[in-house]
Amino acid sequence: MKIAVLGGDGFVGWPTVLHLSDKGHEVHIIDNLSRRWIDTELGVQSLTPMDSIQERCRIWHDLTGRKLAFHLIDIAKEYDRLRDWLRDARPDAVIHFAEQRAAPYSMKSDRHKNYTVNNNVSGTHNLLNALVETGIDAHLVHLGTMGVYGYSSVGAAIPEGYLDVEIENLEGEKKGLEILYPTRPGSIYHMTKSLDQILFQFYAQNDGLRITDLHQGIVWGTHTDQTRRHDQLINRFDYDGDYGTVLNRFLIQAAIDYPLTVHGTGGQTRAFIHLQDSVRCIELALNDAPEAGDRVKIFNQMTETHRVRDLAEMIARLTGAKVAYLPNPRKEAAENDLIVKNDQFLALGLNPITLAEGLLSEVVDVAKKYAHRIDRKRVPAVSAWTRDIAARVETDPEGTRLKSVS
Ligand code: NAD
Ligand code: USQ
Repeated sequence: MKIAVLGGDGFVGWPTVLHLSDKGHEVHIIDNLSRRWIDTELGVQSLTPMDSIQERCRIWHDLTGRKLAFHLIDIAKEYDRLRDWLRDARPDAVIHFAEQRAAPYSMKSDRHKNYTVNNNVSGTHNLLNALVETGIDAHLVHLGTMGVYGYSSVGAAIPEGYLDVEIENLEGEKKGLEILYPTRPGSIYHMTKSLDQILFQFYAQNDGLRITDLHQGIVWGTHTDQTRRHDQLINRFDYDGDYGTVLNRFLIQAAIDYPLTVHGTGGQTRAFIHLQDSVRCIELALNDAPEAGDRVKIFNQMTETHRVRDLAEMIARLTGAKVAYLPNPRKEAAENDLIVKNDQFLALGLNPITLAEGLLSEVVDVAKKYAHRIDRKRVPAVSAWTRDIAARVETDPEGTRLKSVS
């Protein structure tokens, strides 16, 4: 297949590009490199030393003989260039990772809220619009999030995207209806993914676009089979308070002897998936495309759920790290249960990698190797969800923990 990977320079995008290229697909990366600029804005860098995208592509070619093409396009701002590229290249599939994906970054200020909404919603809409305009019938696979469902504890399993409900008509008869599972996003970022869902529903119904939306949990790990092959193919690894995600953060914190930063009681339960499984799932979804006229196909792309404090305590036992229970900078349920259906990927043959499989120590080893690149002051998460919360939390002078000042 000829595949366009939008956001192919990112944490999940790059290993996906390599995985698909390794399988013999012709892969084109489209990225505006905004994520690298955001590192500069925040004054942080990936834990791992990343080469330029052009250099990464050159190394892969030298190693495997397979070509990767890179196209510098901002999909949110350069509609005409995106449309013309699609018209000329005519890919069979488009994988859409190209969004601002950090909840804390999206909540930092009014400017960050605007940027996240404008970038994510315009980018997704531009892509859908261009697919219709060019008429190329490519299968669109979008990376969405488990967070669109919210974290209310109703004690029922979260279905894969749709919910069967009954409503009473005017004659008092009960009628069945299938609806998108009601969204309850917990950040501006998660809200943009909820808006994406409506855009997909409209374009599938109105224009017959073939769309798969992957509601993915928190991705952990750093290497895949392909990134392990050469030092310069190494993946991005975010550890900072805005972009680092919880399990990867705990692992690097353990590696540098930094107390594990649990927000609140740590009673938040979240869904997780290893990076290697994430790229496998994307390949499985690519090969299971809906037909024109079908509803949007939604998969829950996760393999296990864990409570944040259980993860911290497990890593503390494994590594001897201390655990710090901190005031939560986010507005979120202190405790929640989470039961998630993921039957579709299991039926397609996914054999999940679990936390128990020794890959936790691989991340700790990578973190130890590059520990000299970590700025400890960038570890705390300081982006507060509301003004009230911002007034109650601040970082201490060493930047090693949040404390309550009220
Ligand atoms: P990332 O920030 O590392 O990568 C996103 C890439 O998209 C970056 O290379 C960035 O430069 C590019 N990009 C952003 N806006 C763009 C635009 N307007 N035009 C062109 N390129 C643009 O993020 P990631 O962790 O690789 O996540 C990829 C996707 O997967 C995101 O959509 C995210 O919401 C979703 N996701 C990620 C996780 C996770 O734990 N990392 C979990 C669930 C879902
Ligand atoms: N948390 C801590 N300590 C930390 C960091 C986070 O306790 O140091 C807590 C948070 O308060 C939250 C939970 O851990 O309750 C998860 O936070 P996270 O930053 O790991 O994940 P989240 O903000 O939800 O976002 C990440 C990705 C996003 C993706 C989402 C999948 O950045 O792109 O969509 O995971 S999901 O969570 O399933 O919606």
